[in-house]
Amino acid sequence: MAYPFELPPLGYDHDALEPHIDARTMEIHHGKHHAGYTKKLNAALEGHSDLHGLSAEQLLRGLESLPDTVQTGVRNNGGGYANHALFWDIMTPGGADAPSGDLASAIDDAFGSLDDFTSTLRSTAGSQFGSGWGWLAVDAKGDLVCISTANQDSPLLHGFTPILGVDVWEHAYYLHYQNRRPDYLEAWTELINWDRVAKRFAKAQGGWLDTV
Ligand code: MN3
Repeated sequence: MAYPFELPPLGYDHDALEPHIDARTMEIHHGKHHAGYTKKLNAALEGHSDLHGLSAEQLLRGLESLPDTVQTGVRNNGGGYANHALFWDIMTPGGADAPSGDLASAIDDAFGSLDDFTSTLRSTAGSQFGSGWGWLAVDAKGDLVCISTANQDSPLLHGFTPILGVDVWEHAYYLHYQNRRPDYLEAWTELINWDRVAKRFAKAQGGWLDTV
């Protein structure tokens, strides 16, 4: 993908993730919030034809080399565009399989077990102050790390390659869970599509995901 960026399809119906995520939340989140980031990313890049061949990943990894006038727009809206594209892709209707193969081994090496990873993700994402994201990402050495970022900041800005992300902005859960972010996170981890995360992990070993 490159300019003009388009809203990626969900790949499933709005109600497919119920009861964990309600249909109305999905309609607004995908159709309004993600669509808004996509539109604003294009607006930020309009008039910068030298940047129109770059993917969102390339823009975010190279943010500091972009013109000053587009950096904030790319950071916020390019981040919002890429983060949500990953978010829809790594959820699946009907619950998740456990990871297998190299990803399962890497999770055991980094966190001790899948359960330990899940509780680390819940606490990391749960304690992000205000709006942001919790991530499973690959660092420069190829190791897995669990981190959080504020606002729409992508791990790509900091040299990490995200392979799983959970949105903890209130717009992701407030209609159904109100202030109960821990309840949302507990339900959310049951939606993880581990096959997709494993594919992203394999790609990230090359240091370059380039899917958005
Ligand atoms: Mn969101």
